[in-house]
Amino acid sequence: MNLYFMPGACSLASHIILHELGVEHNLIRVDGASKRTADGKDYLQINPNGYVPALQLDDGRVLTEGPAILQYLADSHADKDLAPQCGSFERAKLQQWLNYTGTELHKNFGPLFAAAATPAEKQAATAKLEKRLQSVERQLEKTPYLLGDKFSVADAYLYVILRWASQLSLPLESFPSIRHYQERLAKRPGIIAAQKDEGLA
Ligand SMILES: N[C@@H](CCC(=O)N[C@@H](CS)C(=O)NCC(=O)O)C(=O)O
Repeated sequence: MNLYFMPGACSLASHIILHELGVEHNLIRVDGASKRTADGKDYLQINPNGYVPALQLDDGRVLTEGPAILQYLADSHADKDLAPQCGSFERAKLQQWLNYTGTELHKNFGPLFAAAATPAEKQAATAKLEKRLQSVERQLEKTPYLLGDKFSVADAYLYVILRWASQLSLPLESFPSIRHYQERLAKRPGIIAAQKDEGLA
């Protein structure tokens, strides 16, 4: 199984889950500018959208879109209990959080990473993120993980996004439950191992 990644990008969530599940994998780095892979391929032949993550199975089939990869990995190792059963209300809650993280958090980081974004655009994105993080804070005041008592693939995705917040000095002081969650998750062996493999602190 190959995971195509860029260090610290949203692909880190899928990478964390591969470690959490103990699945053997090859980690293949993609150069964002040239779209070439570290093993000399044209990444656009693997994911024509050019972004990471992409998961390539041993039979060559490719799955893209982080939330789909996360759920595929969890469902392929259901004994590890990283996603509620398909069709259950709890599974819909997982999808609620994956979608919220993708559309309301992840995508609002765009202007903060974009060199071409104006200070006003960055300020607007920060304000939006602070607002959207309030729902996360409210959930984590009540439960240790997004879905309750158990770590799930949604937590891996949220962890990666919160890592960006720390990196970009987005203030999390007013979110004490998020900060405690972040500290707790950072101690998980799967998270430590994935970050180490990507050369991250
Ligand atoms: N819809 C995609 C978005 C993936 C995405 O935004 N990937 C970013 C890294 S976090 C990327 O590869 N950006 C480089 C590019 O678009 O060229 C998903 O959820 O997997």
